[in-house]
Amino acid sequence: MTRLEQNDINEIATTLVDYDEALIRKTGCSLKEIAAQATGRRISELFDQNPQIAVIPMTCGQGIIEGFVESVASIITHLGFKVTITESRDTGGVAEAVQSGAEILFMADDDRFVAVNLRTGKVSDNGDATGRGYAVALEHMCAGLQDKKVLLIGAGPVGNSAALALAGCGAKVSVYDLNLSSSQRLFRELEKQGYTARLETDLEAALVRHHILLDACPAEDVIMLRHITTDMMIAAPGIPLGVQALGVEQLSERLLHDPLQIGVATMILDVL
Ligand code: 2YC
Repeated sequence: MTRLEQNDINEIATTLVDYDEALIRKTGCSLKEIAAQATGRRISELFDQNPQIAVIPMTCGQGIIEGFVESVASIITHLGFKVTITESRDTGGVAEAVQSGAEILFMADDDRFVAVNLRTGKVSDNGDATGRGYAVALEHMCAGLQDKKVLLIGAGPVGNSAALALAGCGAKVSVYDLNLSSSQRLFRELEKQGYTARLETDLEAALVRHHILLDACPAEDVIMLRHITTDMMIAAPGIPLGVQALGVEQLSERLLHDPLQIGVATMILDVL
């Protein structure tokens, strides 16, 4: 699991309006609309939802990431919800949040980043939520994915969730992972759920054969300038970004990548 660094997230809070405008240019949908679709919620039903939300800094493992809880809180605020960051950390932060009447808690250690609804018991995991949110965004970027080939790179928590969501949109999903057993496991899961899938073992060949990509792997320079065609569409939740810098320029609005926004927005609507 990739661990964010401060410089991955230090601009989030101050650029959310521009981010959302760019998202609308790329997908035709706002962050809230993408998250609503990824969670099967109707925007109209969300207006009267006003739960008390708390974000709790966690010092365990490799500890606090400077700006992490602030970035999470800013995304929740951008979506129109009230949120506080607890003064205390860890267990003290959980106690403070519960005693202040918080209904929804956000917290992350080095292995899991979750949103929990104390009232309903609902839990949303960042990896699963990010995969669904990015699949919805890619579907809009491509004006629908019915019967279109999509290459899913990276069969981790985000990639597994994205692959199932993409197949659910009617896409013909090809799965590649550096670790063959991971891609085989995801391939079998797709088949078990009744989808036609394809297992890719040669990434170079797969990148030539696919023009719609969902890059959920935590590696740089996986998608190079030479792979990029004029009709290529890439949704890339993976951190660091897998597209070579020269390719990012070439793709411009045909590339979607963010470190937290789509995942956090989907998490909050998951547990509302
Ligand atoms: O500041 C804090 O509370 C830290 N305990 C937060 C640690 C988050 C570690 N996880 C990650 O960086 C990645 C993110 C991409 C989102 C999910 N895991």
